[in-house]
Order: sequence, then structure tokens, then C-alpha cells
Amino acid sequence: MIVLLFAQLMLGAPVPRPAPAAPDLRLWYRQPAEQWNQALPVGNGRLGAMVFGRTARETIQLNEETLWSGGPYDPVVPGSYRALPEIRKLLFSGDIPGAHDLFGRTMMGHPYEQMKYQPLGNLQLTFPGHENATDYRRELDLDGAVARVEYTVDGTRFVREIFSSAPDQVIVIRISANRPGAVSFTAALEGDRNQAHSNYGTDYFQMDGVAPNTLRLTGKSSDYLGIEGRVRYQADVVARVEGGSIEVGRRTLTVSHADAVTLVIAAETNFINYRDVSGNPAARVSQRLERVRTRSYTELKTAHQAEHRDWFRRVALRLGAGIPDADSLPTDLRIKRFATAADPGLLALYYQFGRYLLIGSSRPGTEPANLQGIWNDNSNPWWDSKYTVNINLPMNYWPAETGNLAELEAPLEKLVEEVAEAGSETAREHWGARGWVLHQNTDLWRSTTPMDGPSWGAWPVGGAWLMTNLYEHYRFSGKEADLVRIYPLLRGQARFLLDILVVDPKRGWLVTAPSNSPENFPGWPGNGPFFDEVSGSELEARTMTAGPTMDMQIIRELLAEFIEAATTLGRDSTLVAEARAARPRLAPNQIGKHGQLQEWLDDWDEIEPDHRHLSPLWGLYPGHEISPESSAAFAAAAAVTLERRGTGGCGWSYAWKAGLRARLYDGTAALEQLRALLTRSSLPNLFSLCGKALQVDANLGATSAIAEMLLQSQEAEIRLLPALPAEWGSGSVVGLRARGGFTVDMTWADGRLTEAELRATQRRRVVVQAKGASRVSAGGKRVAFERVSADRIAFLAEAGVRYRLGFSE
Ligand code: FUC
Repeated sequence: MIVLLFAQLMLGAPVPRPAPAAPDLRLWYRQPAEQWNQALPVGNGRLGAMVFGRTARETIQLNEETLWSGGPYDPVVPGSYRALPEIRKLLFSGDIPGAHDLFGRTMMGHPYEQMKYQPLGNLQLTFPGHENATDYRRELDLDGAVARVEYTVDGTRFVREIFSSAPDQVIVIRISANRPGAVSFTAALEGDRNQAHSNYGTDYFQMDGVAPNTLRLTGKSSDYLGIEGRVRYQADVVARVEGGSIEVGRRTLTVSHADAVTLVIAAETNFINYRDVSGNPAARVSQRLERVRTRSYTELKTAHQAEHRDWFRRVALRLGAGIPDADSLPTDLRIKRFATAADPGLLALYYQFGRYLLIGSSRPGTEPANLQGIWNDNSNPWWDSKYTVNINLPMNYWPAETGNLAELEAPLEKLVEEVAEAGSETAREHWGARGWVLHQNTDLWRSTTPMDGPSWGAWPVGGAWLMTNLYEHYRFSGKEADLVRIYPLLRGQARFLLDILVVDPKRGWLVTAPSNSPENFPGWPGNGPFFDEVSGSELEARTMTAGPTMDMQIIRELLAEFIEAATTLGRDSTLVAEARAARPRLAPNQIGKHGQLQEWLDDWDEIEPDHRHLSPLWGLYPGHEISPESSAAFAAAAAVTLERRGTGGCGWSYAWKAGLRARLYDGTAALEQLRALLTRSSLPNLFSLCGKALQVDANLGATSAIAEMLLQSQEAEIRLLPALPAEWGSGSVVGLRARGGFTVDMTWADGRLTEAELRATQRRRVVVQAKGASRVSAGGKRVAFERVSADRIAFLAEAGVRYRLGFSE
């Protein structure tokens, strides 16, 4: 197949799509989900559903991504920057408790916390007599983006299919049977109300049956923290019945003896943007339904699958020879077996599940993927299911570029534009600075002030981290238009950082103050449990510090990007000069007494040596400033830090460690991290866990780490198979992307490349590191190349040309 593929590519034929829907792209189970954490997700970026797959009483839990508590609000506390000089004085004099408390009293936003992402409701389907089903199977087809349930009752085979369509913006459910007149059920669309806060009595909903064939849910979001709940929503379920009859009651819908039924769900809110909730949900719902009114189930499904596959089929991955019967084992059992058996195919499935989740939770025009993507059944979700910036949100977007889904980053760029707008007031009032700031979290309403408490909120580089994500988008595309678009945001971030950097009086370096090395506790003498005024809770220790290593790495990278961008575009020479002068004065990376990469300015031990955050390693990954080639000593120190941190943490920590190991070219250690993630911090539906909470970050972070094991392109060269573990000895990948506008296909056997192809979108010299590379050709003709080192070659790539690399033993 791969040979055929290359033959076609060489002849200039259209790129063939990789083989469709092989069984290895399905998650499947022999039993229904007992709880939400086992249900299967479908999503179109905006509308999500979790499918339990029960036979007699099916639950399909629904989400619409703009249903949040509260409404537009401004948490800025004017003039709070006035406390900064005193906070800094306390901090630099060593009175960290004093600095922490003063920050808590003066610099926090009001309210201190942010709004919550809310569930929409549950579609309950009751099938009388379906209690005792046999030959049960439920599955999620990642390639087709359809969840399917099938079983037999009294000799009749029942099938349900569900998908969330992006082209039509509706969720569609098909219920059918292999015997005419066999489909009978009752449906109810139940709203969700926050039980814990029901005493507020501010969220409400109404459930109505609307003749001749509709169930309707209308409601309003809850007030929260004194912010009025201003999201209004409507969801309609329309039943199209083939044969049989339908009866709509006060709030249920009963279908009797139909041949098949299609349920079409439209759900909308009044949300227009973070400052505007003047939309009309009822009008939006009826527009959506009107557009699909005459389209058959097959037409809706065909359009949905074509759109999904346009994204999904850009990458095809096969890893290792694998276990011959792997696909015949249900996914939950396969995960269990993975602890002790090599099953590379399961990681290929996991890789594609990550891409599936990103496609399902982030599309141009939607909100970005939040902590849970768009899938949340809890009105008091863990960490509010919002956008946590000190690892989780950036990690969600790590796989987008390598995984050939770059356009799906558009919602992140939009979020950054909006927090830059909201965050300029925060920069001015909370930091006395120009430009814009985002702290550790944000929500639908783009709150940008310090939140939760000084331990978390006192961290001014959230915006800078997200900017580095956007800059990667430009590095991968290589298109100046991408740079021009983000330039004002980048400039605003450089302006802010240059305004807030101060001189550390002890060492003379430029540092951030106050800040923290995300959420880790430095072991300075006396740091330990204390009662925090702001969060009103006993905390393990204080985090506040000046100039943590990660801040400095992020700022060095951001200023370098700003200088490069401004120079490329010929703009802002004064600010460039300022950035150039400041950059070398930033506190440098330091190696501590254990040989580790030091986390803070002082060589303090961590109170929790195995803390989940890997902050001081940011410069290795996702950053670019540390590598075994460019800075061997720091890379070795990073490896010491990784050893000291251990394998565990919570889901995303495993994924980050896998990526870090890949950047150190240690495929074996990276694979061990992935094995630990799958067997110790994942659910049977392959979602990753953070503590007890389902979070998508580790799914997406591991997807990115798998790509880093196969292909890297930082430091101006493309590395093929830089961290391939022995277990993945043979395999192939089609469609991974590398910086500079390249797409890469590779085939390998016994750990050695046998074929590779690079497709260029721009004219540029490319350096490729690949063992044994001995030939380059294009269109059957040899291409001249230069041997840069034993395993590096370089050649001039022309836009639109496919280059085939040959390898010798
Ligand atoms: C950060 C992490 C937690 C969790 C939360 C959403 O605060 O330290 O582990 O992922 O974000």
C-alpha cells in the first residue's frame, strides 16, 4: 500500500487518502457505560454528546460550548498596581508571607474566581423490554466520527448511531431495527440544574413537548459569584418517524412500532462574544432545523463524514507489528493488557483519538477546547472546566501543528485576541504596565485578572506562553500572513513583559516579581502549611517567588520571537532595541546541587520532589532553548530533573514527560511514560484523567508526544525518527507536518527508515537528519544534496515539489 502510495505521488497523482476505517480506528466494548466516565464522545467543536449505549434506558448527555455560568463581567480592580512596589520590596527582602498576603489583599481580581462551564442536559430514551439484550456491542469509529450501539432483543437486531455534524450544526441519532415496526421508545429531554447552588435559584429550565414531533428545553444559566447568569439557551429534539406512530406529551415523546426513527437535535444560546449575549437562541434553533428539514439521514451522515474525514485522514499512523489479535479485544481490556503486553497499535489508536478529540472540540469559529474539551456533565466541574493556562490550554494545542490540524488552532488565536483586548486594562490597573496580561486561568468571559488566590493567580506570563503557541503556527506554516496577523498581539506581550521586568537586587538579573513556578512549593526554610486569606483554606505551602526559571525561558523565547517578527516585518525598531537590551539581562538557566535544572533563582529543593508540573523544563519542550545539541549541559540537567520527578503526577504530567523524553531522544523512556499514562491515568474510553477528573490535555499532550517521537523540526532541521522505541520497530506514517511548511511521510522497518517523502510548500534550504539517507529524488530525477554531517543532508526544496529520500543499509 505504501509502495503504491509513493508510486502515485511520484507520478504527481492526487494524494491518495489512507485506507479508510480499518478496524484499528475503533474503540469498542461489550457492555454499556455504567457511568459518564465510560461513555463515548462525539463533537463538532461546539455541540458535544457523551453516549452511554444502554439498551433499555439510554442516556445521551449533551453540551453546548457557550453555556457557562454568569455573563459578561469585568473583574479588574482599578489602581491595584499601586501595591506592587511594596509587594516587591517584601518579596526581595525575604518576607514572602508578607508579599503573598499583600498580593491577596490588593492585586486579585474581583470576584477572585471565575465562571464555570455548564452541562446542557440529557436526552433519555426508554426502550420497553430491552432489559435483556444479547450480542451487545458499542463502538466509536474515529474515522467515521459515529458512535454506534447494537444488540439483539428477541431475535431482532437494534442499531443506534449518533454523530455531531459540523456542516449542519446538529446532533443526529438514528434508531433502527432489522424487523419492520420494531422501534418503540419514549424520549425525554431533561435539563440540568446546579444542585449545589440550587439555593441561589438563579438557573432554571423548562421542558416542553411541542406537537407534532418535538421536545424542547429552554433555560438560563446560573448567577455565580455575584455575576448575573445571562446565557439563555434552547435545545430542540425533532423526531422523524418512519412507519408507526408518534405521540407528544407534556414533556415526553413516544414512538410506537416505527421501522426507524431519526432524532435531530439543535441547541443554541444567546452568546455572540465575550461582551455580547444578545443572540436569539429560539431563532437560531429554528434556522438550523429549517436548513436540515428536507435532508435525509443518509445525506446528513454523508456530509458529516466527508467533512470530518477531510481533517481526520490527513494523518495515517501504523506502529509496530503489534499483537495479531489486538483489534479483536475490546478497548477496555486492551488498555488493561497494555500494562504488560507490547501493543503499539493501541498507541496508534490513542494518537488518532487525540486528533479526533481536537477535531471534535475546536473548529474555526468555535471556542477553544477547554479542560474537558466540550464534554462535561457536571455543573460544578473540576477546576470549572475552564481554560487553565499554566499547562493545560497550551498543551491542548500542541498536537495541532504536527498532527496536520493547524486550522483548528483558530479558536486559540481568537481567544488570545480577546484576552489581549480585555487584558490591556488588567495590565494597566494591576501591573501599571502597557501591553496586555493574562494570568493563570480564563473563562468564556475572558477574565484576565489574578484568580483563585496568590498561590495560582500571581503568575503574569500566561499570555506570553499562549503567544509562543501562536508563533509555532507561523513557524510551521512559514507564511508571512500568519505573522502579520499575530504581530500586534506579540508586540503587546513584549511591551507588557518589558514594562514589568525588574532588577533582582541580589544578583542584578531582570526578573518577574511577583510570580510562581506553577504550582510548585520552594523549600525555603520555614515554607510550609499556612491558612490562606483569599482562598479561605489551609494550603500546603507558599509558591510566590521572583524570576522562576520557566518565566525566564518563556520571556527569552517570546522576546526572540518578537525581535525576529519585528525585524522580518520592518517594524518597531525602538521596542526591538529595548527587547535586545533586556534579553541578555534575564536570569539565566542554572544547574542546581543535584545536577538538576534549577526551578527557582535560589537552589531550593522542592517540598514535593515529584511535583506534577515540569515548569523548569519548559525551555526543552514545548520551548526550544535547550537541546542535547545546542546546550548539552542543560539537557543533561533536564534529564536529572525528569528522574527526580518520577513517572507519576496527573494525566497531563505523564504526557509532558513523554514529550520531554522525546526531545532528549529517549524513545524508550518516552514509551514508558505513555504506557504509564494509559494504564495509570486513563479511563476505559481512552480519555485521560487528572485526579478524578476527565481532562483532554493529556490525550492531546500524548498525541503531540507520539509525533515528537517520530518527527522533530525545532532548531531549523527536520529529524526523522528521533526517538523511536524498539517496540515500534516497524511502521509508517503519512501526513505529519514539520516547521517551514513541510509534510512528511515515512516508512521504517527494524528501526531503520526505508522510505521518506517531504513535500514543500515554500522554497527553502532544508536540513534533514536521518540515519542512512543516501539519495534524494523528485519526479524520478536525482536532486543534488550536501552531506552536512554523517547523518544529516541538506538540499534546496522548491515549493510544491515532493522529495523522496532513499536510504542505504
Ligand atoms: C493546574 C494543575 C492541576 C489541574 C488544573 C486544571 O492547576 O496543576 O493539576 O490540571 O490545572
